[in-house]
Amino acid sequence: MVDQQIRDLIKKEEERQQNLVHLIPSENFASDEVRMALGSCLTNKYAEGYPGRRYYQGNEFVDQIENLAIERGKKVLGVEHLNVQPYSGSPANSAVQMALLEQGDKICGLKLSAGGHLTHGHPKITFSGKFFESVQYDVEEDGRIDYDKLEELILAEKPKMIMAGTTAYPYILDFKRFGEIADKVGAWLVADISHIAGLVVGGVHPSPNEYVHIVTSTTHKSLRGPRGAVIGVTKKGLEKDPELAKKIDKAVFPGLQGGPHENQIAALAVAFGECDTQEFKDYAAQIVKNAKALAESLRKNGLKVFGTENHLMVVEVGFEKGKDAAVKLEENGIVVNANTIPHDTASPFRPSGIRIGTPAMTTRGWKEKEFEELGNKIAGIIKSI
Ligand code: DSN
Repeated sequence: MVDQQIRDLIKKEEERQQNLVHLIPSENFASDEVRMALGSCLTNKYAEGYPGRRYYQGNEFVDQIENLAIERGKKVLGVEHLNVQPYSGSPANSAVQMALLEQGDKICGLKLSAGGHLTHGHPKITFSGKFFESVQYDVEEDGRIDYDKLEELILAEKPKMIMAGTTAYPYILDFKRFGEIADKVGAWLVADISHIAGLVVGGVHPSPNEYVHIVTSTTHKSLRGPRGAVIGVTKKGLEKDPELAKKIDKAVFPGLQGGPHENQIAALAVAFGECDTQEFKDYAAQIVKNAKALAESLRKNGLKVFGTENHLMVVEVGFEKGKDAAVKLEENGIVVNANTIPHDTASPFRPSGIRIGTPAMTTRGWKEKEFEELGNKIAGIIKSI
């Protein structure tokens, strides 16, 4: 049966993706090879368990695929152990927390409004904020983390786990300093590199591996793979607890998840292969160059821009005008998302900024010149609201 209704809507979405300028920093365009694996017969198969230890028959080829994803991923991410089964970033972080924390333990992460993530202890309404006692750190007026203040907070609160990771932070993260601070109180340190994974793999953002125990990441942002996530265990993590890899695996399955999505895991194996090339390193470097060119162009046009040292920036557009700016930009073929600015007093539903990233259009081949011109266009539209 041909489902014309869905086909038509997919076609329209394909045209939307092709025709607009995409600047949401967490989105990207996966390769045809990645998408082929995602749409393959692997979606038909159950494979609860891990390679060589499945609860279902018929996993001869699935095991080989998952082992390839693990080996390729360990190589490009530089970790000792890798679980490739998390369905996405939120389940990955929840699995880490479930593996290492008891209900009521203290967790510390960056505030959502400062560029953190829901799963980093956002209070009251999330798993990490409901089941654990949450302490949150903030950024300064300039949008940067003050590591001395963070150290004071950690020494006073002594959390059992610290989440070092962001979704709207336009600066390099000082993982060395995070590590020194976490070690002072014996806390687990988790680097959530979801946004910057492609930059880390490409060598244009420092790797956290030497300083943290665990690395989590989604696989569909700057890494340019399928939607999904991984959990890596570092040498430092295994030194702290030789059982850490086993604990993580048990928390993913059977702790939180059932059957892994092997089509997603095959696509991830493809993406890790694509990352292990000079072409990908060049791509990662170009993402950062493009972000700098865009930020510079917006500044020349008089806008206040936070950043950038990575793939994204936050732009102040006026009190409560973030949503209006995002809508107006979309009407002009430019897709961004409304975002809070540091210490925003506006409501999160009507924040005062927008978040802009360069990974997707860099995949499309854009260079500094295109981003400079785009900056002029964006600034003109923002000024008109
Ligand atoms: N929703 C993702 C982002 O846009 O940054 C984070 O999970």
